[in-house]
Amino acid sequence: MMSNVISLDSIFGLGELAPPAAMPAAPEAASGCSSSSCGSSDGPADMDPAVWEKVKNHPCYSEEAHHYFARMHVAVAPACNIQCNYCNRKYDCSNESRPGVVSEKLTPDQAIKKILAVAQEIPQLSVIGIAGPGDSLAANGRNTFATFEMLQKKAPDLKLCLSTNGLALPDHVDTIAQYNIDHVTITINMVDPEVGAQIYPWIFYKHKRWTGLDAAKILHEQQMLGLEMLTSRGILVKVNSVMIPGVNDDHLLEVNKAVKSRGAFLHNIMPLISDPAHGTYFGLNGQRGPTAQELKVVQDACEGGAKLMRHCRQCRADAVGLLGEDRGEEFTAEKIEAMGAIDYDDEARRSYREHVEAERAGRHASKAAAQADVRDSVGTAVDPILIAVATKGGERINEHFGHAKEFQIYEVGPNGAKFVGHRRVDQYCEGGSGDVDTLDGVLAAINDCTAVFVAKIGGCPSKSLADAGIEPVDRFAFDYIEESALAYFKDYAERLGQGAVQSRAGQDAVIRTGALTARRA
Ligand code: CLF
Ligand code: SF4
Repeated sequence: MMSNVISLDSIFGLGELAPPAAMPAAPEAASGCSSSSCGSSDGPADMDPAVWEKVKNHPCYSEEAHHYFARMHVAVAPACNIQCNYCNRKYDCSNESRPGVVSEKLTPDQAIKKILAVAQEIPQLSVIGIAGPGDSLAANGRNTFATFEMLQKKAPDLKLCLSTNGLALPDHVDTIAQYNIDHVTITINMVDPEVGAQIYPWIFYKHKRWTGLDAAKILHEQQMLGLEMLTSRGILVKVNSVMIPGVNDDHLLEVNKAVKSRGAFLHNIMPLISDPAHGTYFGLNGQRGPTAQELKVVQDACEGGAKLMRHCRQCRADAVGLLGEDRGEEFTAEKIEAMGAIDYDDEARRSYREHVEAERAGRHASKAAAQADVRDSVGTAVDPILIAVATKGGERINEHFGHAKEFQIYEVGPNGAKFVGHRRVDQYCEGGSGDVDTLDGVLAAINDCTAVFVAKIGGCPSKSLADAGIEPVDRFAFDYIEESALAYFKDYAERLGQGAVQSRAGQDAVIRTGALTARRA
């Protein structure tokens, strides 16, 4: 058991943290902020405190929370009631997980034992989700609800979350409310059945298989009805949309408006992953996924509508850990089976949450102060830039360049710094030496970025980055990401004015589609 001195230091490998009271206070002028995380410890200014209470520790529903809190999926729902053209049924549901991976399927009893084991090991754990490997509500949602019913009694501090294609949703809204499942994701790729017919070859509904436009029309109606029923009960709904270039990319703005008008809390636009090796219809027929820039253009166009989620990692149906990591291999069915009885103990999670709460309260003030400084000194004439960040969590720059398995992407400009995405990469440095081919992949993944922030970096990769026009920056090692990005932007604007650096506008980057299966080094 951990004591009350548990801190982010031990979890994210940091040195001494300044207590929140020592954080700089926001100046009086620092009102208004474009950052999604601005606000008091009661939450962002534009959010109802009751809603903030529901999302503040949920790594998917709050971008800020995803730096601190972990989710766990239990793969108890193998059946599915529709076919998506981006899915191969041999693998997991691609609506909330990457195709090409297979999860260990569990019974509800096995799932509970696994959850209790993981909760003892990972104090950041705050949410248990059911996201397949099929649809959580197919087969009457039997395993899904059996798992949540037991979990509610055994570990009441863990939030419950489920993901569905929406076909069977209206039949289960009462049960969802009954089990206090506060967070539901519906994958909605279209609001026009003509578009839907290009994505869904068939559905199974009311004991019958439907195809073509009829199938897409039924699915659309069920999705809209389910969404309305959930939001009218105060259940927070996130809508996932898979962006399929040439099929629904131009249509997603309409989807965004339709789900916003029905009360969706978040809209998560995810890139299609269509590797032919996964054997999906789209993959085998040459349908490509979007580039990073194409995805960002659609996401930016939807700003101002339903609030966007940009930090989704397209997890596995048995993912465990912070969103950028997967510790599933530490908790295989075999390892869990070998454990004896596991007691419920929430002490470590409780003290971790208290620490994070205090840390975040101070953070809001220091971000606002840094932003006011940029606004006052730079003005609004300089275009925003992208910065890639190597991080292990805690909103800090605390990962070595060579150990990073992903880079978080921040857009920083006169209006503030905000998280806009992530790029998965292969780890450049394994066993103490770097791999040149891997470095090329990293450069391709972040080549639209002006700088990369790291805790440490060697001479060779530094030179390659600089040659590619990306500045390696280690002077902010272990500092907070957003404040560092704003300080860098202030300096960049000055150098830009002097002609010492050039803008990287117009560069594009590759979205890597491989599966992330191992824990970060
Ligand atoms: Fe899981 Fe989904 Fe709940 Fe999160 S994931 S059921 S809402 S707890 Fe999160 Fe993973 Fe993206 Fe899903 S990063 S795939 S959005
Ligand atoms: Fe596959 Fe999920 Fe679509 Fe079912 S809902 S076909 S499991 S992607």
